[in-house]
Amino acid sequence: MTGRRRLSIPPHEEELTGPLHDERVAARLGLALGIAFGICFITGLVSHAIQQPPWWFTWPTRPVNLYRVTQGLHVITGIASIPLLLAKLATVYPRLFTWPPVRSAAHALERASVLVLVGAAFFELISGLLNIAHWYPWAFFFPTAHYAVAWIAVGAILVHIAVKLPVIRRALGAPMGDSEDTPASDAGPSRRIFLAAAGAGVVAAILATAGATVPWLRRVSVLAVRTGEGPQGVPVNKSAVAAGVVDSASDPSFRLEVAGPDAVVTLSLADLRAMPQTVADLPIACVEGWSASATWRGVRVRDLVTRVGGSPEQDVRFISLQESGLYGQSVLPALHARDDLSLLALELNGEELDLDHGFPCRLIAPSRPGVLQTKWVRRIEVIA
Ligand SMILES: Nc1nc2c(c(=O)[nH]1)N[C@H]1C(S)=C(S)[C@@H](COP(=O)(O)O)O[C@H]1N2
Ligand SMILES: [Mo]
Repeated sequence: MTGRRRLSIPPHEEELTGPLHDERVAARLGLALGIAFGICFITGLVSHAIQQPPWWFTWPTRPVNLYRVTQGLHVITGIASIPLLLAKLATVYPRLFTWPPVRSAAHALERASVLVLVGAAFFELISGLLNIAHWYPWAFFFPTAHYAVAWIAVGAILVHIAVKLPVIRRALGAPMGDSEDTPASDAGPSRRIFLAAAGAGVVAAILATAGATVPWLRRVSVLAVRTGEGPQGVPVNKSAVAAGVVDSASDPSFRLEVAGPDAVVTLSLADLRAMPQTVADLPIACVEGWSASATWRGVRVRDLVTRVGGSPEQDVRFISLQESGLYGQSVLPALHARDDLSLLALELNGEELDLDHGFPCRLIAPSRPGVLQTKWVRRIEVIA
């Protein structure tokens, strides 16, 4: 046949030849996708465990950029998976419509797993992207759904790999050259060109977004969200206006409550400023993947805990002036609470905290998700 190949609809398996539908291409794309998804899954589990820690889980305080790196990888590998998934589907999608639909039990299992896999993978990538864009066109709580479907996707990937193992081994073992089995008359891109194009798509997707976390990429990252300068050189996710705290946070009669086993003390901003101050260089690392280094100054959490009779073995809860929404509270595990670098910050980059960064005081601790760095703190409780 010369020129474009025409497929019958639905196509017969034998018609699916040529570089686009070559198993060598599909297997290499699958390998790249498997690695990207694997990193994305593990870093996602880590982020989930930090936010909803099971009893056996502890997350270290050093290096201070650890969460910044794991969550940056989570978002970058997720975004890199989008062009990879589309390229992989381009190589295999006609097979999803071949006739007869089911030929054996193994074939049925394979097809079902592929259906689940494609659905779950798209759900994860699209819901993740929309979350970064702060667009929630759904009724479910994003983290719960994104987390649950991740397990479905990984389960389906493992079934898929198990079923396809013989093909995968054969395909990855075969050289990629355009050999005699791809006639010159065959229209469409060659295997190498197709793979190179998919690779270019991945590089473009990474460059377009990674600047949110890698400072020197910032200028080329046209798709990166919230990389622009916020007040004091740090982006803002939730402003004081959006949180409804403008009046309470700027009220001169503001008092911080600190509650512990021995006492409940009430501290004015002047009282906090009169306590020993510590400077710490720590990043804000948002779950959405953006991050920024900053210099903070304020009172050690440890000193506040001691002041009310708390011990270094106790977790500490931070409660915001913000009454609406889900992020008005966080719990700082004891390991972090007793750390030298965990501060109730009063200053950011050499100035009094901007209202949008949590004035009069906010939590900042090493190696933590941004979502747990509570702003506009009004009460601190040493947890029994
Ligand atoms: N009270 C309160 N604190 C909050 C939030 C919030 O919505 N309310 N957002 C959190 C999130 S998601 C991030 S990433 C950081 C961002 O801090 P920044 O706005 O100072 O950069 O603040 C955290 N602290
Ligand atoms: Mo965040």
